Amino acid sequence: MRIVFVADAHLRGMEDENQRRLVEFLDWLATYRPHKLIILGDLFEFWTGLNGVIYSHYFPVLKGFEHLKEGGTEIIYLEGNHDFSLGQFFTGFLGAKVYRDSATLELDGKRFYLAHGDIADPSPGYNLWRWFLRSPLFRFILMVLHPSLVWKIALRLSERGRLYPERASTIERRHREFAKRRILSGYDVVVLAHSHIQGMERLATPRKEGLYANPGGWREEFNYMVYEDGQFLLKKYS
Ligand SMILES: [Mn+2]
Repeated sequence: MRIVFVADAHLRGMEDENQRRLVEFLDWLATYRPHKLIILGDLFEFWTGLNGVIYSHYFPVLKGFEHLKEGGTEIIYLEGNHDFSLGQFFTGFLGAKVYRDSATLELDGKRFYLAHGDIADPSPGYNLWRWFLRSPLFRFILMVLHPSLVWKIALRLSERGRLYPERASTIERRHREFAKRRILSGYDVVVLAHSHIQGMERLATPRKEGLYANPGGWREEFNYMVYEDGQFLLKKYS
């Protein structure tokens, strides 16, 4: 069983090296032929399925997914805080499994917990914002605004929410605490993204040991991760 994990590419279009490299990567994956491609959220800088708009600057990426699917790779999408309400398109056209919050997978007799990571330690304010982005009110707002205006606003908001290094290490610390609790509750492996920090660590809890892994950010370093023969490999695409 060969699984590829990728997250936090924050794609904005083909003018960015970031997206050109990802499209190349997807082409290469079609020859590498993983059983599953697991996207751990924030692949796109902004995508909501609520208004049915598919931005044309993402077409090359979608072509790549389609190609992979035709080659027999199953696509699993854990929604992030920049890409959500994706089911209609990703399930409808790519047959992908889409999870809004988290997923539990049984692989090689081990229990995996997968999530983007923004829900690992949310504040009440963050929960409200997260709810709003999936609400009928937000859908209404999307319906009355031109998609190009929605795009501009989304980019403005994500500039404000940029991930600074100190914030990233706080997130990473919370991820490991969160992973310990999941391991204590019975999981063997916890995979989260969101901090853009690639890493892997064995975590011991009073009852059992488990593994925490993070594929890291594609945006900064073209990071990804492979799970094969019971092992995680931290990788950089070059
Ligand atoms: Mn994120």
